[in-house]
Amino acid sequence: MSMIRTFALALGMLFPLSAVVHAELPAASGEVVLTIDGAVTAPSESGFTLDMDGLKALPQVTFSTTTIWTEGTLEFTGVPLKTLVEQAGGSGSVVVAEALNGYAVDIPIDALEDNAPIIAYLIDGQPFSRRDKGPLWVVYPYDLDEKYKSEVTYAYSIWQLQRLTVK
Ligand SMILES: Nc1nc2c(c(=O)[nH]1)N[C@H]1C(S)=C(S)[C@@H](COP(=O)(O)O)O[C@H]1N2
Ligand SMILES: [Mo]
Repeated sequence: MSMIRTFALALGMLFPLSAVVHAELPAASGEVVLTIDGAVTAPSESGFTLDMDGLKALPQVTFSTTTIWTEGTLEFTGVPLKTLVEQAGGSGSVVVAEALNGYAVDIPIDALEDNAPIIAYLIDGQPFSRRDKGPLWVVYPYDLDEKYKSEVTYAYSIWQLQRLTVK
């Protein structure tokens, strides 16, 4: 074994990079609600799964808005899709978002903003059921800007989300 290799190994033991960088992506131990795969690197290249606790451990964003599918103003809390792609070490041009019913849509990575969309897991502070478009819903702060009131944004607003594939 070369000196350089020995040194690299020793360094790897001193600074277990994966443990540091991916600490925010805990493996699912409860019911899996979201699978992330495709061109991702963290915590493994084969993708990973998240349960609700895993999602809640990630940075969260909350906003209030109406939607064309619901009544009144609701408060949505979730993890920004952009954050999730970054945490997963995703590299590519699109995220294919897939729902429980098979509906799928390509969301361009370029179009992801820091705070929109979010993968909402709480509405008015409560988890919501499949019947109510849960447990995960990709939502935008539609009331914040006219640009979110577009057919394209509506098409990205996939409810009953179950899988994200970076391509
Ligand atoms: N899970 C899921 N989300 C979905 C869809 C769907 O079929 N299933 N349709 C999408 C599309 S193409 C649009 S334009 C909006 C609006 O759907 P609606 O016409 O049923 O209100 O929801 C989006 N989110
Ligand atoms: Mo649509």
